[in-house]
Amino acid sequence: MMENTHEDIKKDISPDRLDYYAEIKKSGMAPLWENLHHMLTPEPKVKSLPHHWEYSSVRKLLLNSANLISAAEAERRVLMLENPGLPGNCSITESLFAGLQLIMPGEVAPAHRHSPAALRFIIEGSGAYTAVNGEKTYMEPGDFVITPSWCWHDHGHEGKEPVVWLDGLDIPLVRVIGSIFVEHYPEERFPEGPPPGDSLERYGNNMRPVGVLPDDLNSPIFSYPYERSRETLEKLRNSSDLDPYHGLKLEYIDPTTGGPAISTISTFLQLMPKGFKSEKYQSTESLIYSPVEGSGTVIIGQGDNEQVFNWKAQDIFVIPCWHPHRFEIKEEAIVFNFSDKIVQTKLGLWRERRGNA
Ligand code: GTQ
Repeated sequence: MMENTHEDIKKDISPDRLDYYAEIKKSGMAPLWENLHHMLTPEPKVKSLPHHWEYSSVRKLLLNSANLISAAEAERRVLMLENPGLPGNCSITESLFAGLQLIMPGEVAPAHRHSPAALRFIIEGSGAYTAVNGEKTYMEPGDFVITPSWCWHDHGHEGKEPVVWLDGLDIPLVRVIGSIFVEHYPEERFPEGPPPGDSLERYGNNMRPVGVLPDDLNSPIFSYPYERSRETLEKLRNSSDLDPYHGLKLEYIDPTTGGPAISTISTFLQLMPKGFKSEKYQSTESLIYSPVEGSGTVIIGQGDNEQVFNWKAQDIFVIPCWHPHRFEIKEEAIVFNFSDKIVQTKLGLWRERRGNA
């Protein structure tokens, strides 16, 4: 898409007007009437583009990084998934960051905390943990782990194979509103707190101690193990109709409020059976997908702009804001995805279009 800023003002503008624009520019002003129509478009236009990262090719590149830098030196050894429409922006969409993080056996990624929130979706390997405020969570492929805003966290690895996970953070969103903070813990690791699994044991059975009200906008559960989420999908598929647009799509929630697991990022696990063809759908949220099982095709955009990605488990792809898309499923698929839907919803800005409605 053409970048159009008021620096571009030129064509068919009388010399008088151009002189005037130059004069007002010195006073920090610009004419709205030259910009109005690209600022306020009938429908959303974003710079990010649909894109697909094949895990088999990015995996090799990611593993090579371990020969060049340690997790400790890097602080976080992450290859950012940068949207080709937003070069140099450290973002996968206008509002979200995504990256692939690698940790090798015996390594520690030192403790820090930041105002942006993070999610981890485990792609490969086992034996690594994330400790959030000192509570360790050992991670397995398909597990969804949260690191809410301003919680101390360090990562470590007690297993034998490389471990890779997808990081999703709301850095671009927090950056645009100016509220970025980070703090480094003076030690490598934050002191050990509750035993592994404590938060899930306390809050994972839909009970809350009487008199304890939610004191946080985030889930008190740090880890949503794949085994449990998958079991829920399996149960529901036998008793629910498939949504023609989403198949069977579940949202990860904070059990104490029913709200999203992370206050600023919506997170989902979705099942689409073999042969399922979804109907055309678009929404204002930008979506990042990480298939866990199965394979299929996503067709994004329409007409001359149509793009077709054939994806399989462990790949990543992004569907930017307001891009119509549909799925064709080859082998029964379970896909994780996350978006900025909750932020848009809270601000009264989220919209969707089902089919051509
Ligand atoms: O693991 O804390 O991908 O701070 C980017 C920034 C991961 C993390 C990222 C981070 C982290």
